[in-house]
Amino acid sequence: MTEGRLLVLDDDADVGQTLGMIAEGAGLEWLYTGNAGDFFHQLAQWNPTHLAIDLVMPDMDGVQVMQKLAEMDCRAGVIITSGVGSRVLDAARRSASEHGLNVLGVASKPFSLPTLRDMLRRRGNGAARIGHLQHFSLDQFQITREDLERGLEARELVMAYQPKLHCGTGELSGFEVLVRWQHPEAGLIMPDHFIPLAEEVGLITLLTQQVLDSSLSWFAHHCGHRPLTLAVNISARDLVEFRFADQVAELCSKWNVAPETLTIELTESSAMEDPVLSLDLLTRLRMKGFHLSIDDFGTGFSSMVQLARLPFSEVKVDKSFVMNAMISTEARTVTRSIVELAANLGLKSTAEGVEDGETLAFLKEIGCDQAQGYYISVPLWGDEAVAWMKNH
Ligand code: G
Ligand code: G
Ligand code: MN
Repeated sequence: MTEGRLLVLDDDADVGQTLGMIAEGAGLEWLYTGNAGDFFHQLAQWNPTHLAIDLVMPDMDGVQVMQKLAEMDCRAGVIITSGVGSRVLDAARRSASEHGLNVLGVASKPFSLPTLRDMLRRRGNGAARIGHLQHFSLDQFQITREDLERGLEARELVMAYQPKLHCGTGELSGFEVLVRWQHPEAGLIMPDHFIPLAEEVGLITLLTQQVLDSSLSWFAHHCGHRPLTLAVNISARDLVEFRFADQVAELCSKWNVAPETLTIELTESSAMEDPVLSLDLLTRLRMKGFHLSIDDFGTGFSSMVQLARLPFSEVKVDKSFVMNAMISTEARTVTRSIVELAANLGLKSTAEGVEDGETLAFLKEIGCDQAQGYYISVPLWGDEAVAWMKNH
């Protein structure tokens, strides 16, 4: 049975032939082209589902071909092939992904048969990246301070909860709360569009209080009787409030949630904003029993310094590494190293951006503690999260 159509672009016909045979073995039809002109012609005529593109060619190189594919908004699965070193291949992969192409993987010559077969099967795997919570395009809509103030007053923030699993057992370990704003005119607004404004105009303290109050209430009602954790994101500006640690402690006691169940996530770049202040305030949070997690680890400026210096208890491996662990040797190596680094420092590790089962298995194998991502679940509304827990 035919599973798809592979269009090969390679200036070496023998290599094209080899790829074709592998594709045939995987149940795909295939067609070989030796230059970019023929390639684009067949692309339009034959409507392939898979593309194998050689990086280094005489007329138009693979990077240019992929740029053009991106401009055409091509949805076919792309496999990048080449004899160049793996770091160059990896950079080409990243460039293609950042251009929005659906990259299935990279293959260095000589090809490994199982690896290629795997990639050819992968196409349906471009899993739902967006999740089912709809995003709103804010192009036409300008949020103002007044608006945000009114929204907070009217309690328009809504919480989504994303499940986290223990890698070792596959059991539920807890939830991360991710805030959204249900705006009366603009619809559902994602945090990237209003958190920076809240920070800028001095409303973040109020916002964080509402997120904590609302999520602790939900957690107390639905998870209080189980050994689960709740993770909340805070902003560096929250730490400017001297009483922050006390306020969090008060909210925990209001909802009867033990401080040890709450993990406070702070991105490493925020932790650096005012290093001395953060050191004091983060230390106070730890002294009260809260867990502290360094979020998006690996993306900041001086990750190692902050990790050694500040009293974190958990590291969250940034999703840019985790998401690509199955298609990039480099991403896999960075993920493993961060998990090992965390373990060596006596910290827990959570991988975010787990989008397939292979990645989850890999994380278990390297001893990562927890996993979070679309493969497990997208962020869910409170009632959906309760239903999810029943079924898990
Ligand atoms: O699902 P997602 O688009 O929700 O989240 C986007 C970003 O917004 C993430 O980096 C996340 O850390 C941040 N974020 C989500 N909820 C909160 C929150 O309650 N407070 C802060 N400060 N950041 C949040
Ligand atoms: O706080 P932080 O920056 O870690 O927020 C997590 C962000 O990642 C949120 O925007 C959330 O919706 C998103 N997210 C969660 N799981 C996945 C995943 O598997 N893939 C991708 N691409 N994003 C994810
Ligand atoms: Mn987070």
